[in-house]
Parts: sequence; structure tokens; C-alpha cells
Amino acid sequence: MRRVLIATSNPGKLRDFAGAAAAHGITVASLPDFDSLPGVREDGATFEANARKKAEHYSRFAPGEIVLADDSGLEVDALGGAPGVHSARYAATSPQGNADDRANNARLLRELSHVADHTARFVCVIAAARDGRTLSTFRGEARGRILDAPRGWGGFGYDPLFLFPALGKTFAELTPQEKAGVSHRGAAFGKFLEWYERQQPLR
Ligand code: ITT
Repeated sequence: MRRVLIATSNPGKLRDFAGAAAAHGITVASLPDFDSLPGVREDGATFEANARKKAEHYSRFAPGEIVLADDSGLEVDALGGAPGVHSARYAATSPQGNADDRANNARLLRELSHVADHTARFVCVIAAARDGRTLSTFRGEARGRILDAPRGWGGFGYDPLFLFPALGKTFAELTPQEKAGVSHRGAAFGKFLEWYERQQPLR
């Protein structure tokens, strides 16, 4: 079975990718020894810039292989698109460190406590790189609404607060496969797979 390497420190993302890949007869694996590799500073102004930066950096540690990295986050309309590229560190006390999901969710609820419009979208940009060069990028989005209290135990990050109206469920109430079918990451990964299939004859 074909295998795609993913560079991420976030086990929730890896589960999402596994859910998205399962339907296509592809497996995903973390980049070997990912935890021992030097990190990369995610200081880009956009999801795309950070995704490219991560994919290019980590692909140097797996010569000749296509390595995927994703940069993603939540954009809340009434908050002018925040937390956006800062989603992982929304409640962080230092500029570099990520905050844990509970603290990030608590801050989001605080910021929205006196706001009527709770519409939001998740955005994911996947970059595919080989030997330090980005080959292509793929973007996906999912629109929804932020609840006043968490619901569900699956997923990660802001999933328990993100209601997907068409299903009447939060992303934390979906299985990884169900989430992949409607999520920003699933949409971006689907575009990657279309591109990947086209590359096969050339490789
Ligand atoms: P890597 O950079 O190592 O992949 P990370 O978690 O730091 O891991 P990002 O910098 O891309 O990744 O930050 C993404 C954050 O956006 C993530 O930590 C969540 O807070 C939020 N997020 C992104 N996708 C999400 C999803 O599908 N469900 C819930 N929250 C999500």
C-alpha cells in the first residue's frame, strides 16, 4: 500500500490524515524520528507561508520522499479572522510557545461571550515538498459556528466548539473518517491526492 509521510507534532492532525487517507487505500506515517528533529519557527503571515516553511524544512530529513506539512487554524468572522495563524498559541503566555487546547478554547469562549455572530471557518493549507523544495500547496476550508460550550470527545483543538450545521454536530462528535469527509483538512488532502495521482506516472 502506498504511504505518505506527514511532518507534524500534533497527533490530532495525524489521526485526521489517517481518517482521510483510509478511504483512498493510502496509509500515512509520521516522519521517522520526528520528535528528535530540529523544529522550525512558524513566523509566516499566512497559512501557506508556514505550511511551505514546515514542509521544506522537514523534507530535508527524508531525502527523495514527498513530505507533507499542514498549517491550519480557526478564523472567526466577528474577531476579524482571529485566532487565524495564531490558533495553536491563542492563549499562550510567551510568543513562541503553543498553549493547550483547553486554554485556547477558554480564551475563544471569553472573546465571544458578548458577541452575537459566532460564524467561523477552519482553514488548512497542506504543502508537499521534496528535498527542501515545495512542489505544490493545497487549501481546504470548512464553515461552521462556535458554540457557547464544548460538545463531544473526539478530534482536537477547537473541534468541541465547532458546530458543523449540515450535520448538527461538532467536529468532536464525528469519527476521523466522518470529519475527513467535511473538514478543511479532508478537503485539502483530497486535492493533494488528485495531484499525487497525476504525479505517479512521472515518478
Ligand atoms: P504542527 O505545526 O506540528 O503540525 P500545530 O498544532 O502547532 O502542529 P499549527 O501551527 O498548524 O499546528 O496550528 C494549528 C492549530 O489550529 C491547532 O493547534 C488547533 O488549535 C487549530 N486547528 C487546526 N485544525 C484544527 C482542527 O481540525 N480541529 C481543531 N482545531 C484545529
